[in-house]
Formats: sequence, C-alpha cells, structure tokens
Amino acid sequence: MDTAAELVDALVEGNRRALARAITHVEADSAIGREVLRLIYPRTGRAQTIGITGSAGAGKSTLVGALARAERERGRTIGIVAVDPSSPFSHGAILGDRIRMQDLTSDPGVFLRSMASRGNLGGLSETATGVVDLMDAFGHDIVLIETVGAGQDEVEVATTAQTTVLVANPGAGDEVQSMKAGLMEIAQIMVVNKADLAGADTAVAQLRALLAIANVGAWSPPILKTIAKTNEGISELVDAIDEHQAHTRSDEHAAAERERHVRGQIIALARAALHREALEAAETTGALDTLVEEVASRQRDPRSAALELLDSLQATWAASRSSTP
Ligand SMILES: Nc1nc2c(ncn2[C@@H]2O[C@H](COP(=O)(O)OP(=O)(O)OP(=O)(O)O)[C@@H](O)[C@H]2O)c(=O)[nH]1
Ligand SMILES: [Mg+2]
Repeated sequence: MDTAAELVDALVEGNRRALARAITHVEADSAIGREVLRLIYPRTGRAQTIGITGSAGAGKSTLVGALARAERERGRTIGIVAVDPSSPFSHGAILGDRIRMQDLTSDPGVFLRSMASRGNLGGLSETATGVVDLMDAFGHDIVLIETVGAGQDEVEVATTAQTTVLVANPGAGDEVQSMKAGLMEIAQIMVVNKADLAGADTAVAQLRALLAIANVGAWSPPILKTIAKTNEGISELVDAIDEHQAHTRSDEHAAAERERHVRGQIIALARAALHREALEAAETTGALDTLVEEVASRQRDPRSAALELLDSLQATWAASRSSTP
C-alpha cells in the first residue's frame, strides 16, 4: 500500500489500515495524500455527511457519541471526525472525547479520528474535508464531523457537510441572542441540548424567533430538544437528519442542494488555500518583511500593504500551483 492507487484500492475494499494511512497522508498534505483525494472523489457522495457544531462545552461530543450509538442500532456504519478546539483545554477535551466514545472505538462499524485545529495554517478545512471524503469512499454510511463553532474555519468545516446540526444550550440566552441570523442560516437542524436544565423551552422559543427572520430556503430547520447524556431526543434527531438527507436527495431539491453543498466546499477550500499559500509565499519571498518595515515606520498604511502583498504574491501562487499537479 505504498502508492496512492494501492491505498485507494485497499481503502475502497474496506481496509481500515489503508483508511488510517490515507488519513495520515491527507493530514500531512503529502503528494500521495493529494493524489488519493483526487482518485477517490468519484467514489464519494454515498455517505450522509453530518456536521455537529456549537459553542465549547455544548455537549457536542456527548451528542456525537449518542448519535453514533443510535445509528449503529439502525445498522449503519459510522466515521467520526472530531476537530479539537485549539484551546488550552484541548488535551482535556480529547481525553474527554475518548472516554465518552470508548465503547465505540472497539466497534468495527465505527472509525474515530481526532484532529487538531491548532497549527493548521488555513489547512483545517482542507484536511477535514479530505478526511470526510476518505471515510465516505471507505463505505461508511454516516460521517459525523464535530467542530467548535468558534472561528470561521471551524464553522466552515461543519458547513461542508450535507446536514449541519447547530447545538445550543438552555440558559445560554445571551448566547442564543448573539447567534446572528447568519449562523442560523448555516444550520439545517437546531438542537437545544441539556434540555434537563432550566430554560430549554425559552431557548427553543428564542431560536424559533431568530429562525423567523433568518433567510432559510426550501428546508425549514426543525428545533429539537435533547439530553445527550441520557440519550433523550436522540432517536428524533436521527429521524430529523434522515428527513433532511431525504430532502437533499429528493428529485425536487437534489440539484439545488448539491450545488449549495459543493459551493460551500469550494469556497471553504479556496479560502483555506488562499490563506495558506499567501502566508507561505510571504515567508519565502520576504515580501511581508519589507511591508512590515514600511508600515511600522508609518510610510505606508496596513490596508494598502495587505493589498500590495496580494498583488506581489499572485505570480508566486501561479508558479507554485503549476508545479504541483
Ligand atoms: N446536564 C447535561 N449535561 C450534558 C448533556 N450533554 C452533555 N453534557 C455535559 O456537558 C459537558 C460537556 O460535554 P461535551 O460533550 O464534552 O461537550 P463538547 O461540546 O463536545 O465540548 P468541547 O468539544 O470541549 O467544546 C460534559 O460534562 C457532559 O457530561 C446533557 O444533555 N445534559
Ligand atoms: Mg467535544
């Protein structure tokens, strides 16, 4: 399994070692990893891809674990991608996730992979989207992606899934209030988790009010209450996900949904690539250093320096892209 083609052959046969290896290549952004992604893309699109996003501690991992168990009960296989927040608590979070998902990791129908968002210079979307494609091509029925909806990057990762589930909590009134209508528009399903705590119905009502002014399309997002810790509402959540998936695949909406999904992916990947390539080029050409001096000495304003940087990097980008097939 040393060439991309060999890895792909083994992976689509359901070889877990090949999947693990391919993921490692994609994370390293190696030439083999890129080739694998190119080769497997035509074999993707079968899995339900589901993004789970929301603020830190909302219960996303608990929900992912509960969802995974419920999906297993329905006889479906699952790939899980957990994007670890780059917070000081990240090690604790990963450890917590391991414990919450321990029983799942011994199940051959489940493949779990955590990845760090820290140190991923604009590469998080690229890596996570690639790993989702690998899990899809491997033959998983469901691919779950957990990200903290903190930064643009994380939100984008979640929204490159076909179905995005936004997780909120009761009592977090301010949080719900501050959820801009824009954030509502990325979600196809809203969940108020920790519904065992006071204020769940208020949170639902607040979300409903926000939804009323949000610009949603043909699909009207349901708002569900869950207690992930005790599996309450999970079966309803699986049903809602299935309904949205049926909607995205229905004759009437499939073309528009596919376009929405792919458009989100292309924009996320372009933004990530732009970010990464710009920073790399700025480092290697020294263009940034010159501008830093000019701005620091007030010979130039930062905004025009940023535009100048983009201009000067265009040629470098074109050259670097044409040299990597
Ligand atoms: N009361 C209550 N607590 C819950 C529920 N679901 C999860 N929790 C608790 O909330 C805490 C955070 O849960 P996680 O699943 O780690 O949350 P998370 O959103 O994945 O957290 P990060 O990945 O660190 O952002 C844990 O102590 C869970 O036991 C619930 O339905 N009710
Ligand atoms: Mg988590």
